[in-house]
Amino acid sequence: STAGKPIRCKAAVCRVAGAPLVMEEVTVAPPQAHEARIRIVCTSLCQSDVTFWKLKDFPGITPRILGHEAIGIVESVGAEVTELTEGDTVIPVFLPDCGECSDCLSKKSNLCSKLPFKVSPWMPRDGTSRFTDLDGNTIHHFLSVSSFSEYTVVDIAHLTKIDLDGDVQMNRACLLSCGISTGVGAAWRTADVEEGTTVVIFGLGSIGLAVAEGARIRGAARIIGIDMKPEKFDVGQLEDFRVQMVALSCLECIELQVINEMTEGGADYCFECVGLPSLMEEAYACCRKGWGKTIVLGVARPMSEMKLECFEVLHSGKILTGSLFGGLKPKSDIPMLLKRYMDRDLELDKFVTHELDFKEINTAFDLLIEGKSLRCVMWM
Ligand code: CXF
Ligand code: ZN
Repeated sequence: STAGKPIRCKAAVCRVAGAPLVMEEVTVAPPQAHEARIRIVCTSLCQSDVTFWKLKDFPGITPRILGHEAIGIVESVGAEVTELTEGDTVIPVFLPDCGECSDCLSKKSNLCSKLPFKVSPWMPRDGTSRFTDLDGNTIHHFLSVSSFSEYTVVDIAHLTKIDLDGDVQMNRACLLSCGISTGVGAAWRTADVEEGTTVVIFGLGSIGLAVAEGARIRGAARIIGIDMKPEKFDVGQLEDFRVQMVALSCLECIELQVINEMTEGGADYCFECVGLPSLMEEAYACCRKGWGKTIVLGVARPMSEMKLECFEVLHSGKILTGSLFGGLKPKSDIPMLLKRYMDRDLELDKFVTHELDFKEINTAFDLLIEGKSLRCVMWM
């Protein structure tokens, strides 16, 4: 057995911000207390990997192992781990769920206060790294997951055990690790979309389409999708998601009036799924006075700000909120979403546009950056 010993394996290391990842041999230390070492089976690429890969300044840092949407098998566990054992199938999540703090115990929040979420290059509990390169130099972590490696070490607060009873396919369950859960959760939990309502989604990547999927299941009457590249969809693809497309030639071109007319006075729910402050402002402007709710999902550049007119906030009665991981609690909600998928209620298949070998990870980056993929699942 490899338990208790360092493991040498392949990882795609980000050596230089924005440059192709380098496939190299790394050493993965054994898990410490409250940690598990995981053999990654599948990992997919999320836009946040690309966003942080490009960052030259903090929270950008190199060398680092990116990747946070994945599924794997527990290889070994550290001290004081009772909830997981070798061989368990687990889904890592960037958002912790300690299950003990007052926030984890409250049904109103998914923001753990025992291990508060932050974009840190270290393990969340002791602030050190489990990765070294062959010269013995430290390699940093990413979002407490670092799945672009055959093996990784993850804190148990960031791991959800799943049951593989009903023949769950790894290349589907993997999607519940970040993007699809985030979108569906935002529609179900954060917004609580009701039957017969109108939803406007800004940005039709995987997150936007997952919001649409959540809204469809809830019985939304109209789902309007706004994107600058309508050509990225096949005929029928948007129909599957029940999305009615509004194409934009530029991001500043949203005609408030058009949305206002289409929705007869504003949408019940607006979702910003891009990460642009100006688009967040537009989304807020497009939701209905009195009860409209705008949910921000997009990851904007660090320190960027949005503008709201105070008078408008006071008079409009609208709600503006952000949502991390769709407001879901990883440990209880991922199994719930998986069951909905197994019951053929929730769609996951149509999000997987590409499957590649892990070795071809840089191609996965190209596909996502060029807007050619939704989810590209890589097999280790
Ligand atoms: C994001 C959410 C905001 C911080 C970075 C990660 N989630 C997943 O992609
Ligand atoms: Zn993500």
